[in-house]
Order: sequence, then structure tokens, then C-alpha cells
Amino acid sequence: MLRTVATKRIVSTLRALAFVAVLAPAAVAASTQPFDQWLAGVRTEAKGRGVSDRTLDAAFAGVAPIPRVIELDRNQPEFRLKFDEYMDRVVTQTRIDRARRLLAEHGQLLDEVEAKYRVQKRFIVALWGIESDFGRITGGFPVIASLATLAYDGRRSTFFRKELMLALEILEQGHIAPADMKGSWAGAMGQNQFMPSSFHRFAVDHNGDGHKDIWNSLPDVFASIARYLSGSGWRDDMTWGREVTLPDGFDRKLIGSDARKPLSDWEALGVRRVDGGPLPGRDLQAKIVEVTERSGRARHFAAYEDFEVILKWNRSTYFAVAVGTLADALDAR
Ligand SMILES: [Ca+2]
Repeated sequence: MLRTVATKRIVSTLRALAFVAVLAPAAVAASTQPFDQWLAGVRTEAKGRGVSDRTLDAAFAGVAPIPRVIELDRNQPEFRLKFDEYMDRVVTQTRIDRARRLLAEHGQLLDEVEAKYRVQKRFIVALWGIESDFGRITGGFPVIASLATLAYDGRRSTFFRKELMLALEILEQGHIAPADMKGSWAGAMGQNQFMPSSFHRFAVDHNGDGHKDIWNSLPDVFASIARYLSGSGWRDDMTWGREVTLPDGFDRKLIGSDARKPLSDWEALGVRRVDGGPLPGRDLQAKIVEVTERSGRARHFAAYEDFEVILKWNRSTYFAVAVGTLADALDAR
């Protein structure tokens, strides 16, 4: 993700910062309990869920709140990129070229995963590319310490405490060593940036070595992405959607609405492909999505049911269009 570009630089200074936090936890925490006392409570809860002392000792060795995590959580950009700015960063020609190379390089494995989970391989590669730049940028934050920081902090403690428990269970199950459990500042892990809850629901040990290793094993990464989509309602007999044009005088109330219509209805309302041609003949259910460029120009997409599945992964229209656009650039047909 975009935010992880900056994190690599920061990682080396994290331990020093964390040390400062031990001395002054009140500066970063909304909790009234001292961190160590709070952590003892987490430990008791985790033991009750079957996490062993051995795992907990390893997981919590040297753990302290990370001020940088709080800073990143507090300062998520309010300014929203315009659509073309976002696309210029996320779907670059370099990324398309790289995706094509990797699609060919891992073709056999991807074919196997595609057939097993019934998810087109171009979408697997597109998500892999956008989430971690094909495994190159996975985030260097220690996941347990990051989740503990956010769970100890008051803003979204319930959500992050749950994720922390699930992360400890992943360690207990031996999928990854505590020291190697790295991720984004918010706890998204590995090459597909799964939160621990997604890991529990969808991660797969595709190469059969006993570990669901979304950090290092491409068979596991690809299968986990595919299983997330298939488990969220993906249909491989359709695609995500397509860019369209709207006729003059189009009823704006029909844009962005969750009221879906068959493509034939949109066709009757004057919606066309961007080249002016008719919409596909199959009567897929679609909604019309609008995005705006820097210039103020609006662009529109007919978004099919698989678009909603991508939104379950990340509730951002830009994200879903970017995944679809990158996937389309890999379509050999
Ligand atoms: Ca494995």
C-alpha cells in the first residue's frame, strides 16, 4: 500500500522510539492502566484462548507501545487524492510490466490456484501487486507490538485487541516465528496484507508444508488471495466491471446508488462503452460508479457483482477500480 513506502525508513528507528515509550507510556496512550499491567491482562485472556506461555514469552519479549504507530493512526490523510492521482501512483506502467512478467513466470502455479479456487489469475496478481508491490513492500513493523499499541490506545481498542488475540493464535499455531511476524503499522501482514482476522478466515497452506506462510511462500500467498475472493462470493464467469459513458441528461440519482440494474436496463437508459459501443449482451447486474479527476472531469464505471467482492477486501472505490484496471491490463484475450 502507499503508506508502506515511507515505513521502511522508519523501521530502523522504531526500537529506539519504543524505548522512550516505556519511560512515558502516558504520552501515547489513552488507557489509564500502565502498559505492563494492561499487557498482563491481555496475557491472561490469551492463555484462556489456548495460547501457551512459551508463545506469549516470545511474542511479548521487549514489546512496548510504538509512538510512530499512534502518529500514523492519528494522521491518516484527510485530503483525498483525486482519481487520476491515485491511479498514477497505483497502476503505473512499471507495475503493469512487472505484473505481466510475474504472471508468466508463475503461470503454472497461478493456473493451478485459479482452477482450484475459481478466481482468474489476473486478479490474484493484481491484488498481490497493489497490496505489496508483488511482495517487495510488506511493512516492517512488528505486528504484535503494533497491534498492542493500537489495542492499548483508546481510539479503536476493541477492534485491535481482537486482532491482537488472533495474531497470538497465529503464532501459537506456528505459521511464522514471532520475530518474523512483520506487517504494516496497522497489522496488515505479509505479501497479501491480511489482518489476523482475514488470515484466520482465508489463509491457505497451499504448498502443504504445515505453515500458512503469507510472508514467504508464493503458493500460500496466491491461494490465500484466491480463497479470500472465492470465500467472499467471487464469480469467475464475470469480470469486475468496465468504464462507460453516460448520456446527456442522465438522472444523477442513479449514480453511485446501490440500486443495481441489469446491463440491458442501463443500455436502455443510454449508457455505453467508452468507445461508444453497446454494453455487453449478458445481463449482468451492475451499478454505476462515479470518480472525479483533478481537472474536475467525471468518469463512470459499470460495476458488476465481483466489484462488491473487491470492496470487501478494501472499502475504497479507487482501490477496486485500480485492481480491476490492473487485472484488465493482464488480460491476454
Ligand atoms: Ca505453506
